[in-house]
Amino acid sequence: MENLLEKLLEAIELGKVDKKSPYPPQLKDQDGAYELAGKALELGYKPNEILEKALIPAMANVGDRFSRKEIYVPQMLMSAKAMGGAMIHLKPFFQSGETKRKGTFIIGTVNGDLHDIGKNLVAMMVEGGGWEVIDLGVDVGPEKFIKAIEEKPDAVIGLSALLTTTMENMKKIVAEIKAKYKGSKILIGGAPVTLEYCNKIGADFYSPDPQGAVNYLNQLSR
Ligand code: B1M
Repeated sequence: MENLLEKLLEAIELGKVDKKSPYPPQLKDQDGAYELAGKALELGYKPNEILEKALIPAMANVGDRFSRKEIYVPQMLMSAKAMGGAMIHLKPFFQSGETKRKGTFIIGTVNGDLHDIGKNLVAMMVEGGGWEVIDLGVDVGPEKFIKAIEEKPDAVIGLSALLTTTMENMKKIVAEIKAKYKGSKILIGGAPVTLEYCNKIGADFYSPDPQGAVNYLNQLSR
């Protein structure tokens, strides 16, 4: 049975989106991430287990292979697409939270950065945790965050960054939000982000993963 998760991991790593996808040629006519994730759920795997044992390690392998120059951007993109195929099945589980909302969470990937898989996961899990989520998307600068806060002044704000270069943009966004909304709470995360960096730029909380973000928000809403 673990074999199924291994197959799913491989499908994502190789960028096999679904059965009809012609890419990669060696997996022609075989199940892709979409079918394999559906089967894993049917067999009783928990959505979190699928995420942690197949989807996330697959993307980590993709990153390592990219660093070693074994693959290039188009292959990374196919893997991201395959991950999206698997997420079609998992999304409803992460989003089925309570209907009464605990508060509003505004999230975006910071300007210059187009990575959205991790941000989307955080958004889904926070929504599943009972919060209203306003997802501003990717490449979001301070103005767009502030405009969204104007409409929801009590919202908690989440910033995601995946690049060491764009991570620096978090500093400006935090400063501009704090200058206008002193009491605002800002949570930051993303692969290169650390607690030390969070403290340095004056953000309120750092979480390495979506569950930490949910726990932080829930503790604020108490
Ligand atoms: Co890019 N990329 N990428 N990429 N990419 C990385 C990030 C990289 C580490 C790969 C590598 O070199 N090993 C590297 C960054 C190096 C660095 O700065 N340190 C890199 C690079 C260099 C680039 C380009 C510059 C490549 C190029 O063009 N030459 C380019 C930049 C484009 C841009 O943004 N301006 C680029 C492009 C892309 C694609 C478009 C092809 C694609 C993104 C597709 C998409 O997102 N829709 C892509 C991908 C897929 C990756 C890797 C392989 C996977 C990222 C991912 O989705 N991971 C990545 C390598 C890696 O991460 N190992 C890489 C899975 C995801 C679940 O994890 O996003 O970390 P992650 O989110 C986690 C946590 O970080 C946390 O929770 C999530 C779940 O655990 N988290 C938060 C995230 N946000 C949070 C917010 C929170 C709390 C927790 O609170 C608010």
